[in-house]
Formats: sequence, C-alpha cells, structure tokens
Amino acid sequence: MERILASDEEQQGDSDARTDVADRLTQAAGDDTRPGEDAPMQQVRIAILGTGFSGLGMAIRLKQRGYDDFVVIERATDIGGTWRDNTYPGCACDIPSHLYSFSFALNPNWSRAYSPQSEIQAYLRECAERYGILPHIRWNCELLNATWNDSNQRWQLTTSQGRMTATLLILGNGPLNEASLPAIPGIESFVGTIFHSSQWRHDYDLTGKRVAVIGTGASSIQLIPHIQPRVSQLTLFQRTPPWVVPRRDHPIPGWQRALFRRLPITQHIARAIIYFQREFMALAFVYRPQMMRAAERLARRHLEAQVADPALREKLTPRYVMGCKRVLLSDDFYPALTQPNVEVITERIREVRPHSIVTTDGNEHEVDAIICATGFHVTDTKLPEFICGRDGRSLGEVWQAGPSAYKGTAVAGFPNLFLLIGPNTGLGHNSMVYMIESQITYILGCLRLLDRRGLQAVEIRPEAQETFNAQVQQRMQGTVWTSGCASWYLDAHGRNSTLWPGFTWLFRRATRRFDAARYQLISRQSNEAPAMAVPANTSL
Ligand code: N01
Repeated sequence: MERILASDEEQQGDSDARTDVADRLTQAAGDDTRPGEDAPMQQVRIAILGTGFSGLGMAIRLKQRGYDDFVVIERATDIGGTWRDNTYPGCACDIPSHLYSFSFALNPNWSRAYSPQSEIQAYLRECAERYGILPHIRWNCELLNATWNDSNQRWQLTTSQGRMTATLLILGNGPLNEASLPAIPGIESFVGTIFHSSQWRHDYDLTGKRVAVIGTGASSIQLIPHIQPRVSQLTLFQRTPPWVVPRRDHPIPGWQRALFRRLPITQHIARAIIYFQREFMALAFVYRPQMMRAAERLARRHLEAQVADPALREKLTPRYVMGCKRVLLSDDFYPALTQPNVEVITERIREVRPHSIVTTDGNEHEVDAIICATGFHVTDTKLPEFICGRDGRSLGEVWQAGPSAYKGTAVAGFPNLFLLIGPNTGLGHNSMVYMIESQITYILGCLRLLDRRGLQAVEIRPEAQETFNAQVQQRMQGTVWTSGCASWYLDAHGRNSTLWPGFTWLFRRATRRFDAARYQLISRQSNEAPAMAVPANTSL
C-alpha cells in the first residue's frame, strides 16, 4: 500500500490514525538517543515555534520593536505553516485577501478577491524577507520537548537539532497542522494510493483514475472541482452535508491594484469595509442564531440553482443550523457534483478493502485512490503532551478536561509560555490574522513589562484563568455552535474550546494591554512571586 498512514499497530485501538508529526514527537519522547541530547546548549531570550501567520507575525513585531535575541523554530524548509503544507488543487483562502494579511504589511498586488494558497505563501515569504526574519529561523528543526526549569526560570527546549534554553516560549504552531485520518476498519489493507488533503501527492497523477474523496469540509469542496474533470470516476463519501453559500470570487482589476499601490489609504478603507461586513456576521453566530435563517435561504437557493436533480439536492441539504459547522463558500462545488462521473454516497463507510470502499448498505465501490479530506486534530493535538510546566505536568495533562487558557494566550502553571491561536481564539466569521495580531500586541505588552520592571517571568493566576474561561463558556451558551451539531470546534467533552464567542474587537479590547494584575510576577533575583491581589471580577 502506497501510503502516509501510521503503522497498523499504531492504528489499532486508536480512535484516529495519527500522521508523521505526532509520531515523530512520540518517538522522540521515548528515545534516549534522540538527536541533540549532547549538543551544546544555545541560549536565547525568546523562542518562537512556527513560521505561519502566527510565528512570523510575532517575529516581525519583535524585530520592529528592537528585539533581536530570538529564534524561530521551523520543522520544514520553507515559510508558511498551513499555507505551505496545504497544496491541494484549488487551495485558497475563504476570507477576502485584503483582510487576510498583516495590518502592517498590506499587499496591493493580490490577484483575486480570495487569494490562492501559492500567493499567500509567497506573501508570507516576502514578509519574512522584507522584515529580516530569515536569519532568525532554524530550518528543519522540530521542537521535541519543552520543559520549564524553575531553578533558572527558563524553558529547556529539545529540538531535532539540539538543545537550547529560552526565557520566553511562544507557540505559533497553529491548530490545523496535524492531519486527522479516519480510523476505518481495513484502511491499512488498501493497495491503491491513499493520502490526506494536507499532504497532497503531487507525484501521483489522478488522470483517468477512480478516486474516492472522504469528507465534505472546506478542503474537500475546494479540491473536488479541480480533480473532477481529470478523474474517470469520483466517489464522494459525505457524512454530513455542509452549508454552502456563493463565493463570488473575482480577479482584482489592474486599475484597483495600481490605486492601492499609489494610495495605500484606499486599501485600508477596502479592508475596513470587509472587516465590518464580516464582523456583522458575529451577530448571527453568537447573539442571534435565528438570523441565520436568511443565510440558510440564500444557501438553499444556491443549491437549487446549481443542482437540478431533486435526489442529489436532498442528499446535499444540511439538517442543522447554519454556522454550527464552518460555513463554506463555493461556486463550483455543486456543479462538479452534477457531472456524470461523480457519485455522492451518503451511506456510512463500513470498511476499506484492498481495492474498494464498502458502505453499510453492502455496496462496494472500487477505487484506485482515496483522498482523505477528513480535517485535523485540533483539540487533541500531540504537542501539548511535550510541553511541561512548573510542576512537571504537561500541557496535555493539564488540558485533559479540554484546552483552556487565559485570553487564549497564557496558561496557569506554565510561566512565560504564550500561545498564538490558543484555546477560544478561533473564528467562524472573520480573519484569524486579526486575532493573531491582537495576541501579539498582548505578548509585546508583557515583554515591555518584564523589561521595565526587571522581571524574569510572569505566570497567569489560576483563578484569573478560571474566571475568564467561565465567562467565555457562559457566552458560548446560545451561540450557533451549541445548537446541536458535531464539529471540530468541540473538544472530547463537547465543550467549545476553539472559538471566540463574540465580536473580534472585544478580543482586541481584551488584549490591547498586558494586564499584569492577573499574573504572578517573578523577579530576576528570586523565585518567589510577590503577592499581588487579583480583583475578584476578571472581566473580558
Ligand atoms: O476539515 P473539516 P477540512 N468518515 O474537519 C469528514 C480550515 N480550512 O480540512 O462533518 C467520513 O472541516 C467530516 O464529516 P463530518 C477551515 O478552518 C480553511 O475540510 O464530521 N467522513 C467533514 O466533512 C476548516 O474548517 C480553508 O460528519 C469523515 C470532513 O471529513 C478547517 O481548515 C480551506 C470522517 C472534515 O472536514 C478544516 O477543514 C480549507 C470519517 N471517518 C480548510 N472523518 C480556507 O479557505 C471526518 N470526516 C481558509
């Protein structure tokens, strides 16, 4: 079997097969002879993980503020995080380009309203170069383990290239980097080609092949229109139909790009308009889910206009409140499904055989290749198991009841650890770059405080974190995400620990200043935290 799946033994008893990233972490943890164990210890002030929007954005803002003593740990050999890894045909952003970019580095040259993956990655590369980040990056370097050392109040990092210590550790590894492969009985026996959408096999030509696609999420609906004309037969295995609204993507005319170049203020205005349009949608997602009905009507009309066959339309009609799962944008997904070489299967998959997929109705679908567009491990990623805090417990252990953090950024028991796109910072309606930049401002505020007061470390007080999360979860009640569907937004306990339940400007307001009063402040001279009163009411 040509494959990227984990070994058979690893799959057995596991609810989901894990991909190589997680496997390497696991192996490294149990391997005493792992590389770098005897290497000389490098000391840096700040270690950042990842070169996606989060890690890169953090590095750029540090550089702009005059901080130079930092490294960016990057497991690959190129910039871009999820925008480097996802190269499936048709991969693009479903947030408009003018908004999906750094506020301090608008790109007047976006070619389309919704940028393709290659342009976004090129943009990130360009930013890394322009802001002098490349010399700070340790390429091909994987973080294997991070442990807080309370005696010297630093993070001890073990990477695939050696060990280092850092005063601050900033995780910008992102929530969508660990592919989730379906644990379908017999999948390891498949003799054709099988791969995950985020690990596209460009060396495998799909032309003329019988191809199965499992999943109908954001990745699937983008790739299907691109592969459908090439394959001989496309069988789509749909578990839950997504809500799909028109995308209305279009090229950005040359005159507009020239205008943005000559008069940057015009692009700022265009960006602001898009931001407020998107922000308006939070009203429906968070505060008035019944407002979704209008959008549902739009999506139904879209389906009716594009799919004439009532039986197919019926299969593609969602039965849950729109927004509960990510709302998808596409003008070419439904038309692709109406083509004669496409079949949409809604029966559950029972097993995979060497040449076929068998559904619960007993039908056997012969295929040459299986594409798993089955999403990512989000609330159950491996890395937290290898981040150990002050009392020796890992973030994975601490998060057994579900991931949680203070303002999605700091975790009690983990001094000087900062998370970018941490728990409850994700969005269903607006640009993640806005949230990331809010968090970066917050972390920079912390650095300023450390410098100004000559402190070594900060640690969020558990009660502040608890109060904050209680408020977040309270706000989550009555949102569209708690309306009863299964989604990757929910953790194993059914708690939404991924999304921010509110307007994004509320998050920005909450993070605009580093609120030292909520933290234990640890001085350079002593391990003892000065007693600081925490106001009982920690408001968002
Ligand atoms: O993954 P998903 P994705 N048998 O988790 C199905 C971002 N993104 O890679 O709905 C059968 O959304 C699963 O079915 P169900 C974006 O944030 C952004 O598409 O659970 N089916 C679902 O249909 C997005 O939300 C862009 O019933 C199985 C699908 O697989 C996130 O990435 C583009 C199954 C998984 O959908 C993830 O999107 C692409 C099984 N065993 C992605 N297991 C932008 O444009 C899972 N499924 C910015």
